[in-house]
Amino acid sequence: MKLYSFWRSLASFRVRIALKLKRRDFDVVSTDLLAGDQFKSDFNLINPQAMVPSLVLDDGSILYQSMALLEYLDEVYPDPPLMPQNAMARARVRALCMMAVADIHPLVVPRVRKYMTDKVGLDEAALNQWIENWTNLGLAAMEAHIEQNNPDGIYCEGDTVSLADLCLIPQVGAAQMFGFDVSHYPHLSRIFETCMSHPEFFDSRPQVQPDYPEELNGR
Ligand SMILES: N[C@@H](CCC(=O)N[C@@H](CS)C(=O)NCC(=O)O)C(=O)O
Repeated sequence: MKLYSFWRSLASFRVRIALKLKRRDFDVVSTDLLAGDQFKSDFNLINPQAMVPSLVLDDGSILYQSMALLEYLDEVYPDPPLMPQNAMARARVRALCMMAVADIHPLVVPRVRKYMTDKVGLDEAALNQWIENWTNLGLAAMEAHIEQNNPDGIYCEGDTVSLADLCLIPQVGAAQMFGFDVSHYPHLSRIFETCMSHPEFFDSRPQVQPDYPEELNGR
């Protein structure tokens, strides 16, 4: 399999974790979103939305949209399962996934940031406030969800890793990279530490990707 990915891409981070948890071999094809690789004409076949991730299967089929990839991998490679058995628990997992994937992440992606600076006229400080606002609003809701539904669990839902953790961890990692204080989210901070103690999560983080910029090493 080939994963079109970018070191900083949170959606790619989710899929890297899933591929590792499912023990799949995959090659990373780096797509430099800052250099505009996603807008090259031949990339249209890989992802018509000009985004990463895309997953190219061994038979050449191409899949995109990170949630579709996560669910595909979980269905085709059921061990270890990343969705609970119980319908209520599955609904809770999906709610957490959507908070990250649909309600935080799309507001902070490069195309939106570019629009906010180039078309709306935000300066760097205002852009950071924009990112911090939507990130905090979403993380606070995820923290509240866990406090209400699963305050004593090890992971987002109970004591087993689920797709909710795969969606949460990149978002918390990004908040830290942006320099936001996540310590006021005790559940999220604890789940982040726990997940990062697993190699499948730790080795999927942006800082160890082959295309991570050398000049950022040590930061
Ligand atoms: N909903 C999509 C979002 C994908 C997405 O926005 N990816 C970002 C990187 S994390 C991207 O490729 N952005 C390109 C751009 O904004 O120009 C998914 O989950 O796969």
